Amino acid sequence: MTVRKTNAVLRVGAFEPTFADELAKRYEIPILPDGPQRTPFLAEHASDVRVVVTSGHPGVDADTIAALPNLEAIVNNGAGVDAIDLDAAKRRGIGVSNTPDVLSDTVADTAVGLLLMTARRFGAADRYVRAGRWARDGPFPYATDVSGMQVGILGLGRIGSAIATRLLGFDCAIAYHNRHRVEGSRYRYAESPVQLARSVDALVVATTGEHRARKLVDRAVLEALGPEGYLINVARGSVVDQEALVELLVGGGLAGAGLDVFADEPHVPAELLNLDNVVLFPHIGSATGRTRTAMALLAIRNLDSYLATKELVTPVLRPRS
Ligand code: 8YV
Repeated sequence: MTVRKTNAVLRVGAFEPTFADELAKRYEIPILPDGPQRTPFLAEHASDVRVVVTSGHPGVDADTIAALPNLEAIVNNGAGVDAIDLDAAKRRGIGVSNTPDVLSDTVADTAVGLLLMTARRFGAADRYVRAGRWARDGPFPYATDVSGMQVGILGLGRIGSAIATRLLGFDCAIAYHNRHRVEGSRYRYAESPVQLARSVDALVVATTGEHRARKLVDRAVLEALGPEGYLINVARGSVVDQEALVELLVGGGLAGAGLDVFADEPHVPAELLNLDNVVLFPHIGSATGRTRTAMALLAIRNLDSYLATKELVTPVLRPRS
């Protein structure tokens, strides 16, 4: 494989290892420096840059877009593009691509794993054995069945649908809320997040992290879920009012939570670390070798395609031609 050296592409932000490796096999590109080196770097290179490649946090904000006068496209390694200022990109006619579909099954597996671990208390049971409590204190307390549970899915998109399909195998009754009712869906539609939460045993958050989804799961939704209810989040921490969530979990206002995402990653509220009814993952929704490779290769296909044809393969925003 020949490595193409170009200043027309700029890497912005931290990359997960698979993407960094796959990209380095094909491209030698500059990295946007942080701190005091950024200004001199931009003075020298900004006008060369046509495409930015990024991978979620910390993303591409309006200032970065403004600093690159000839930017035409932003290629994101990841499905969620919430760390990219889409309004700023749209105003300039800059295209944005993501990596949909290839991660849906793996993220759905993570959601089901979190639901099982939380309701059946598998993590707590494992800790119980390791701490020698089985022999000392006797049998582990009963947990809650996932089989036959009423599950609400907030955001019945590609990932939400994959979660629902898996849960049908557990004989779960599935309901959902979306901005728009999904035509022809076999699942019960709830008119609002509160109505959905009120009618289910577990609420699984699978929305995008766009600005309009911010704190969609607010205190009222969490209270509607109630002391017998479980919250699972594989979307973005910003979608849930984390302060209210912590308060309700600490005070017994929710039965438990399984969280792969947090409001200020990698920081997790200290109160959650001591709760046995909470399962905490370090944002590993899509983190399998196969899926991370598929994501990286799809992001690179977008980059290759844009440089060759000015078309993105999986655009979220189409570039103005
Ligand atoms: C990754 C994700 O953690 O696709 C997303 O939106 O949140 C995750 O799959 C992220 O893209 C890092 O590469």
